[in-house]
Amino acid sequence: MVSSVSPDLREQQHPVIRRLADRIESEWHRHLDLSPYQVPDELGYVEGKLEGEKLRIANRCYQAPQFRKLHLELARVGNSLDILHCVMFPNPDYALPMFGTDLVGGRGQISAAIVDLSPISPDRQLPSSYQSALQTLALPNFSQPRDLPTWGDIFSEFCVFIRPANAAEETAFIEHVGMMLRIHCQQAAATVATPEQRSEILLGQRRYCTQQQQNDKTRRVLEKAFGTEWTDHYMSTLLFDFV
Ligand code: BLA
Repeated sequence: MVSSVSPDLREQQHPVIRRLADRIESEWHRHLDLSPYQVPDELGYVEGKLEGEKLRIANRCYQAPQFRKLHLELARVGNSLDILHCVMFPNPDYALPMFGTDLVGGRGQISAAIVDLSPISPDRQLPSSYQSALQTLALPNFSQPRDLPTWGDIFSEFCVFIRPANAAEETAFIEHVGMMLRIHCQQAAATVATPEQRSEILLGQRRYCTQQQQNDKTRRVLEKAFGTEWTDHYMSTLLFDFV
């Protein structure tokens, strides 16, 4: 396993993943007051190969007043599997939902495209301002919806989980993510801190992360290249950490 300067993984990835990565970063830059977030040295760029193909991971993180961590990860397994993973972790002084998106594809086809704004409040409802804003979004007619796994009970009714059937659906998905992200950034900017809710917010974030850590498909890819111990460390410190 090595950890070094990141070569430009993004250039080599599936064009849909590249486009979504660029879109996410441009929405962040446009709407949020970003500052650097120090990714632990050994986790910025990592390569692993235990059995089979080489896995490369490049992480980019920022923070903003309303977000303790904005995480964008790009990963590539050999030449066959490309992954985009993004989670926005709210600062626990702000009662904000968790934004997450994951794109998994290879050999020209994206097999999984998911995006959600997931509630973390005790009543498991999104704030009403979010609900009204999200209801104004027209949901494109995706022809191949996918079923959520059981740990996916953290997701909201606005979750989109599909296999995009063609280029038009790929573009529609990217647009939809962009619009959800814009709503989230605008809502977050208008939210005032409620430090008295901090412990309740932390409980909700903890539940979200604990459920996500149960995604065996993510775990299996990482374990094959890096082993169990490294995977546990990575999933609990960078992918889905909580305090
Ligand atoms: C599915 N995630 C997957 C799949 C793989 C990964 C290989 C299966 C693809 C398929 O079924 O077509 C792998 N995802 C990864 C890896 C990383 C990653 C290795 O992010 C990171 C290094 N996953 C998330 C986030 C969400 C998410 C933020 O990281 C949602 C907001 C969801 N991924 C998610 C879901 C599935 C998935 C729901 C389908 C799981 C299933 O069908 O069991």
